[in-house]
Amino acid sequence: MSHEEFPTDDPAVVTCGLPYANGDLHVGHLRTYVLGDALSRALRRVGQQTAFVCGSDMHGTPIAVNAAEEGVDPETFALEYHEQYEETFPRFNVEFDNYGHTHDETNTETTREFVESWIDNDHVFEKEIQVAYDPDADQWLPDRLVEGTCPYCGEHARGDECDEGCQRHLEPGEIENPESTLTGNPAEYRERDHKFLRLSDFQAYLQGFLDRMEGTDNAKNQPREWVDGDLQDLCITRDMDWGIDYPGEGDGETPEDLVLYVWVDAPIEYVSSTKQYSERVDDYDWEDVWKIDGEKRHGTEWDDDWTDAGGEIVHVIGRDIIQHHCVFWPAMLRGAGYNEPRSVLATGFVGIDGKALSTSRNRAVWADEYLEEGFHPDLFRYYMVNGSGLETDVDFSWDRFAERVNGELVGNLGNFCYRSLLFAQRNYDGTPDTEVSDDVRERIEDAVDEFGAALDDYRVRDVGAVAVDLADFGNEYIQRNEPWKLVDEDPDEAAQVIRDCVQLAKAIAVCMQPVLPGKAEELWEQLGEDGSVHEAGLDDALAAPPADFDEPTELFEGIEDERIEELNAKLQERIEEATEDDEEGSDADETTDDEDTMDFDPEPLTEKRIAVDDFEDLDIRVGRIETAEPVEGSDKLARLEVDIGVETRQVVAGIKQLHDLDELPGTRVVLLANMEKAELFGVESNGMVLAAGEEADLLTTHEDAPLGSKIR
Ligand code: B3M
Ligand code: ZN
Repeated sequence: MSHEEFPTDDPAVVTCGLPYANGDLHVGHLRTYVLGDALSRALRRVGQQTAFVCGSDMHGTPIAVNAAEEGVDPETFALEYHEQYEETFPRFNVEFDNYGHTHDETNTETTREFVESWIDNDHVFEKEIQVAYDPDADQWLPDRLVEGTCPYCGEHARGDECDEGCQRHLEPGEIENPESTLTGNPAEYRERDHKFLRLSDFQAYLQGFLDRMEGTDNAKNQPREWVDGDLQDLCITRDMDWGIDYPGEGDGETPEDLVLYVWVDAPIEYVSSTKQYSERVDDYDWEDVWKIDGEKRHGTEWDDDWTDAGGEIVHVIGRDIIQHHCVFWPAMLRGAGYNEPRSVLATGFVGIDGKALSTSRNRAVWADEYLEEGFHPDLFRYYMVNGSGLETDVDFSWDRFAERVNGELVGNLGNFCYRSLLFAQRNYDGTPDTEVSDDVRERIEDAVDEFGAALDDYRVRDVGAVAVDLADFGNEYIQRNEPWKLVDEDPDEAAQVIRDCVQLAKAIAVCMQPVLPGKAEELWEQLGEDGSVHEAGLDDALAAPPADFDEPTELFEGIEDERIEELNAKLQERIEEATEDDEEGSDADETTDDEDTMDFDPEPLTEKRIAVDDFEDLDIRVGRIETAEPVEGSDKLARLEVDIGVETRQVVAGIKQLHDLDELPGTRVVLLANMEKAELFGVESNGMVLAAGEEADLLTTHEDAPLGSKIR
């Protein structure tokens, strides 16, 4: 664990939240895995030794229930999905170094060791608690087998989590008005002895941990209230058959047939999966990552020297499991003498048409469905990584998918590489025999710096944008220099321009590899490179490309409007069916539903207050867009003329991909009129239109305040 920049001398491990082996994968699941994969590739790119590991989560009540419904044992049931996931991930170029599962021997063993270690360190105790019981079914109702009211927020809650309300983890016995999901009858609470991990032992530690932890703001801020308040102990056992047996002795009181709570063995799979990887390779030792270097650790207490205590542990998860990763998991690790996560990146959800994905209601775009449409996996990866920031919820839409593919990949990146390499090949058989110009060299150096800086802040989207921005620069460069004219007029200069462009294409291949690994390899081959782009490092962005290469082909294919219409129609039909089902209130299979809520997770409020005078300094006016057109050479920018009553302002706004420009004239907007002037792509911007969120939702007025009205 350290807070040095990447690469550090210690090995890293990147993990993704384990998918429950409980149903087909859809685009919502894939977001986390694509991000994790892109992040680990980017880490390797800067020279950070990295293992990317994951596994299937095989335990828990939904799997046991679904298996029983299908009349198979839970292991057979879960293994089938496990195998399916193992095959599906690589088809999206998500390549784990190890993909295990929570029920395998390694994880069973590692989990036992963890629990025994907590017992030895006196962090486990026994307590009599109230556990829900279904008298008709004559069985205990752990986790998802019980529903009721959340005691914290009053919303309907299921089992161990308040997934429709405050998102808290719920302990056994906490749900009010419990009902059995097996029979629908009211459940009884009966007394039962269970084992607990004493989280309160770790309170001070966890507070310090959260100060050190890196990652997304939601992961850093949300757990504060939990670790600053009374830390509830974690019940680690369940009355079930399916799971890993509780390894400690029953003491006569505690039943012997308890299994461990699914959230005990699930994160431990991160360690187990790393172990399995390190058993297969010579140059990676899982202990260097997960175990605390004995010399740096003083007894059971940490000293102040936090650096070099272990490797860099980076977790990529959905934002609904922040509490598990930022509170329970670090305590579990610490209680067993393990290293702590360096960072937790919690992603927003993926919705469809403004609603949550729902697997049981078929309101989803399935992983297989995407691939069967014949789209290259990298297109999806690009859309997921570069379509929005990590923390933002995204609404999956084929229109937006096509817009990004056609605009940024086909029109910009693909276009630049193709025209450059084609020109180079036809006129020089490959790379012109001269050096890269200083300007272009510097531009590439800047790109490499930005790659590293974005990676250090876990801005994976910005890492992905580096290549596209380079292509943007390249297109502008080639357009401005017109080598097709120079070939006759000034052949040396023409060779120089094309030499620069080939170098830019090579730098693009190097920088796009984390997000677009398949396409980067194609480009690498087109450049006539021998090895694989996956073996290249960032330094290769400036290494000379081969002197000869063959005629290139276009990297990306545009998506036609009709195609999108078809896909939309299919999806729309699906959503309508789903909505009808919703209206009929069909919730018969709710226990098997792993749907996520699509609550937007806003940024935390800024604590710093400003004076009224400061606000008055802002001259904000009501305006109306008169014209809107793309800024040439830029992917994102639009030039707007906005009538603000007193005059008409020209402003440049980064909304090109987010709005249909033809539809904007006539839209009333809110404009900051005394913003400093700026020049973007040679166009002066005199003011700023205000917009909300990642999708640049334009602010407007509720009624019809005259143009030029001041906002106060
Ligand atoms: N299997 C899936 C989820 O709650 C759960 C993740 C475990 S990560 C250790 O998103
Ligand atoms: Zn709640």
